[in-house]
Amino acid sequence: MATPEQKTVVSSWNEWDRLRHVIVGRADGSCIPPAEPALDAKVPEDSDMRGLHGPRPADTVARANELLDRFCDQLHARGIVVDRPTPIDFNQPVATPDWETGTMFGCMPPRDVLLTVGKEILEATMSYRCRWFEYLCYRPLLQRYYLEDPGMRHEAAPKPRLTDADYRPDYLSGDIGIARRLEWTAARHFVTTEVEPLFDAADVLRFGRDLVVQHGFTTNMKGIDWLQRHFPDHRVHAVNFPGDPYPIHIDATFTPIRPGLILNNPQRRLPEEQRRMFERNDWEIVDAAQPAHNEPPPLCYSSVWLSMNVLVLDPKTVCVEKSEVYQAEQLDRLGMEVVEVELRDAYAFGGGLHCCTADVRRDGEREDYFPVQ
Ligand code: DAV
Repeated sequence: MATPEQKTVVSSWNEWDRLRHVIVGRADGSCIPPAEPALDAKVPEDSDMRGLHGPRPADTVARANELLDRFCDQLHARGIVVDRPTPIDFNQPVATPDWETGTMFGCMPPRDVLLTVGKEILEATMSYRCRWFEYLCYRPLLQRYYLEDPGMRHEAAPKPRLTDADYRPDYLSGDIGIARRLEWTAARHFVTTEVEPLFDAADVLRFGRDLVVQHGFTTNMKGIDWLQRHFPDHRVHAVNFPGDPYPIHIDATFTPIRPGLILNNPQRRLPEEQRRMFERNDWEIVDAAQPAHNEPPPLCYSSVWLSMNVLVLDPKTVCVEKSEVYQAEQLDRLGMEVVEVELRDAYAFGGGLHCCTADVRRDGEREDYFPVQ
């Protein structure tokens, strides 16, 4: 006989209310994908990954999974329900009528794919071909939530075609140089064009009735417009962070900690005119502490700023990567209880503590944190 279990409730309106239920990714079968237009623009020019592709080394997968499993145990010990995705065989060619590519990517960062807004979980369009099918890893969970919670909305944004017309050809050369990249990103000349709506879920931050979305390599203005039309009761704000030569995902750049407090990457500051909404409503935007490392770990797409990719458990408690001592000190000074989590050896699989999680349920309702617009 089945044991009576608590049925899933989907509900999460922001990044900080008390976390009750979360998805944590897995490293199984992760691949370094072959070249494709979106990826070429993103892999840092001095990266040890340029030219490599195929399954990641088995010992690094085992190590990443060990750390992810331990993180799950830490969350579980705090009474948080933890679910895991079902990896598919990422090391196989995939195709649509418009393109084909040699492998998929993995399912370590659910944050990139799933956007939870209230009772809805929305599958993002994604903007890399190698990540087009990644939602399949989360379908077993989403189907279960849909059965268990009669109020849950399971939505998927229109799958993009991702033809070459979606990418600017001038980004295809590998050696653009950082100076030119900074000019281009300041001018909002990103790798993705405006042919069709594109967004990754990790470009979106949830602040109650406001959604703050980074316009960059992985999310275009049509994607942001689509989100506004899809969530008509929300106010959707496009933001930029000049200073980032590879603007991918907002969660190593702008990190809300609790109502009224945001950490901002000091190399990627929010422009003056975009700060006003926060300032008018008494939100403080503070420079994040320096990362503890000078370089990302081997075979990693992300920058050292995963230091600020923290997971807030409630407005007084935050998970910080164990080696990121400066970030931990800063959050402690700001009045947070810091929970240390070892994750650095999993960074290469798709990011830090915020990336490797996706909200299912947090306490609280949809509030208006920005009454003065
Ligand atoms: O700074 O490399 C990483 C974001 C991953 N979701 C960065 C951004």
